[in-house]
Amino acid sequence: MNSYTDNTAEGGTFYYRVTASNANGEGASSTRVTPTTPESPCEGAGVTVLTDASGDSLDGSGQHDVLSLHAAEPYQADGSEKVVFTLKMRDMSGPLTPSTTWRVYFTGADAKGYFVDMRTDSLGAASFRHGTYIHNADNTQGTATTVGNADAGSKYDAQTGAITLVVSNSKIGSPKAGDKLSRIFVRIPVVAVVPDNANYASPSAAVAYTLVGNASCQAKPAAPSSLTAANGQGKGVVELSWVDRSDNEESFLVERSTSVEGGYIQVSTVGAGVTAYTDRTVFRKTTYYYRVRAVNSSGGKSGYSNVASVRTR
Ligand SMILES: [Ca+2]
Ligand SMILES: [Ca+2]
Repeated sequence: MNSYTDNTAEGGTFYYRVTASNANGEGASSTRVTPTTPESPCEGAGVTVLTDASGDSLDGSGQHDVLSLHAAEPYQADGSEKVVFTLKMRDMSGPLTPSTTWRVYFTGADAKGYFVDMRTDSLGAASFRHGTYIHNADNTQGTATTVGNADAGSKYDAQTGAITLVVSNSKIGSPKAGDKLSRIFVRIPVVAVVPDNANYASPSAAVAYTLVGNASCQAKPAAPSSLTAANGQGKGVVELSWVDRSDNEESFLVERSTSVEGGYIQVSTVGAGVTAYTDRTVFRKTTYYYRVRAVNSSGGKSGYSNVASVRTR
């Protein structure tokens, strides 16, 4: 063996090393490796939209030094559509600087300008807002109009330097899966300290984020269990039953084969919450193997149930 897939890693930083052992003990360790975790729009900070140099804020403040911007669409159980922007700053420790705006600007799928921000008042108290923005054609500062509050969950973390900005899609022109937010950029204007652009990540048509949509971020269903197969009433009838262990399935897929190892084909689809199926398409005096899996509305499939077999009469 010279490979292994670790399915238990769920985000965070992991270190791996490999040793060989036999009856006489364990060999020397391999060099330690750190895997690169693929970015997911459904989890954590999401995907990186832009990065910016460290140590380049005009006033030297870590609170005004953008490092990166991420976009994510963590699954919303109520079916609402939200985009979460995570703005990583170099250092958010200490009291927030007053009269400061940490603002993400972008063009929506409807070609209109929007923003979402964290801002502090003259006493340094934070609030989170969204609004519209008219871009100047020459990329100089345009006109921002505040519309209302950003969504619950918007916050900043002094420990990690992350500013989380949550905004419902309905507040940014209702973009759908596959739509693109473009010309994304960040500005941190600080009134009275630096008139504008304490840090500035340039607007660019190339900086964009394509939405995946809420449904495609939902978890895969849990696999059904305890599948049984038995002869039903009469001949050429197999009765299946299983235990529904998922709360987000759209349907169950029933598969059948005449070999336990493979060759399974889907023989039926039954609805959410259904835990039985009668197969009337079998030959007599034949051994069949069945397995069932759950599938959600975005096509995410569970693992398979156990395999159950029956010899027809
Ligand atoms: Ca920076
Ligand atoms: Ca269920």
